[in-house]
Amino acid sequence: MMSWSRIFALLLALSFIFTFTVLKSTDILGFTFDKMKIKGSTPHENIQDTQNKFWINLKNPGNISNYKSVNYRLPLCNEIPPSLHTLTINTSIKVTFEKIIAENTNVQYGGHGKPESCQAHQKIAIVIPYRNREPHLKMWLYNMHPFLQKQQADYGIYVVEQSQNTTFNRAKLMNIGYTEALKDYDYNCFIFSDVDIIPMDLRNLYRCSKNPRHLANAVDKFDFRLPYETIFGGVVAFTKEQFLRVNGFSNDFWGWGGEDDELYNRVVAVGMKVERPKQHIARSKMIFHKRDAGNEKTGKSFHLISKAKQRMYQDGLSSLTYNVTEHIKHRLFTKITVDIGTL
Ligand code: UDH
Ligand code: MN
Repeated sequence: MMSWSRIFALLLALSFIFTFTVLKSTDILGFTFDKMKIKGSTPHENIQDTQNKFWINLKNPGNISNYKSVNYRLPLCNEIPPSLHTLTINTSIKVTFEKIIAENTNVQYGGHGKPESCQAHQKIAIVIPYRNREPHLKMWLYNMHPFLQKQQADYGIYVVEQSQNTTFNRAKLMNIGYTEALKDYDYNCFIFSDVDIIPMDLRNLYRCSKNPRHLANAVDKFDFRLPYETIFGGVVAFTKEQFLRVNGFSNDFWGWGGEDDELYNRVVAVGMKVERPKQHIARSKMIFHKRDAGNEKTGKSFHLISKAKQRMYQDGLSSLTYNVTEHIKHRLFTKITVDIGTL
């Protein structure tokens, strides 16, 4: 026969188990802590799956460093966005800023776009070197805002304009774009793009990867092929860490050419390699143009290309100087006008 004390102990144990079960199911004690955090945000998704994605983001961001503004309410976007396909790019239509704004109502001042239904993996600054190419800029924005939004990118557009009519310096403008963009937002991926190159396929993801990427490897101007194996011009993507590792571009390339080849040599010198998307999806259009006045091939810096390894830590982000003369937050982009000195 059971003693009264044993019966009492059994009842006590049963009541503990009962209370524990009830509290657990109602979240009161926070046993479902993880579930609570994301509760309500993902009604259509399997909780377990969402939870994994959520923690991958916080614990293992990979190359992506600073997540200051994680939005706890949104699940991470899929690595590959849905419905990516080839595009028909028509560069002969007339485009106005009003038209682009009307067609991209989600874009915020400064040219910032972000997916609404999910949290992007990367924060991407697109840097465009610029002077006197307004029709190309409009055409680029007209095509690229929808492109980046369909790719579910969290992005900002930085147009860096050389103020004087002196010899153009594409690479230095890129370094300035990188530096200025970081004052706005904790970007962790930088895409340096010419103003006249427009991708023709949404599968060409404008993203950063384990190595620097060359995204314009099949341009119509070059018959959709690489004119030479180590070409690194047009559009390239670097994580913040990768760009810092090579100390950015050289600031010493004035006039057309060479700065992209020098950057390629920096990448190789620090032991990284260049990745490229497959050519059939990397097809891009370059809007037809002649060589601009003020961007002639001077050839004066070409001897520096092969010296990248020796020079890279003296010449680049670490030695960058410039004066901002104007900083505009346009509805479709941020424009930073700079005095960069002369050759
Ligand atoms: N850029 C400007 N303004 C200039 C010069 C250059 O905005 O005055 C920028 C622009 O983003 C441009 C980029 O720098 O896309 C690169 O310059 P580019 O387009 O002239 O370079 P690309 O390699 O040069 O396209 C090809 C010149 C074609 C001349 C053909 C002569 N045979
Ligand atoms: Mn061009």
